[in-house]
Amino acid sequence: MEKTLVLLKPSALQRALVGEVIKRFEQKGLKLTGIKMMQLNDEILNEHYAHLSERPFFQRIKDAMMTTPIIATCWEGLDAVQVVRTMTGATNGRNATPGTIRGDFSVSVQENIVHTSDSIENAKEELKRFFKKEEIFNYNHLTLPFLYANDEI
Ligand code: IDP
Ligand code: MG
Repeated sequence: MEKTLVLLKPSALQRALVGEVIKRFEQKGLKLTGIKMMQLNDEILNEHYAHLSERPFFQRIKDAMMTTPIIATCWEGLDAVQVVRTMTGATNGRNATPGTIRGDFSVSVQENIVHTSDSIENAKEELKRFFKKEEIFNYNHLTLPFLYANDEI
């Protein structure tokens, strides 16, 4: 099944939203297959935000991501990338639909609580960037028959 990366940003830690965000993905039916706290540095952020390196706010978002540790998580499920992205909401919390994480908890474009992979290809790259192979776990989800129909999986 598909896997995707969710980073709980410093805004999630400072706002005491770590449990809330993890709860949402758990309750949706996604399987938590990796989780760790990390202090990010310039090197990993240059890679992670390479697509924004020419933007005027590049240094500022990197600095914001280093103000506290972050929590990196890996979630697995059918169409996990798209499911998580939908639950994330628009980049700017002020425009994000209520019911999404950013729509419910953010009023900012920068301080928007989570990073979530935006495509299957990027999810693969990003998971490699944040997790060693042995930090992603494979185990049976006992509720599987109640999460999906036989012909879906
Ligand atoms: P995403 O997080 O919704 O995928 P991206 O365009 O990949 O959005 O941008 C990565 C992060 O950079 C955003 O989550 C946000 O924290 C920050 N960011 C994006 N656009 C802006 C902006 O215009 N001003 C300030 N920060 C921004
Ligand atoms: Mg992005």
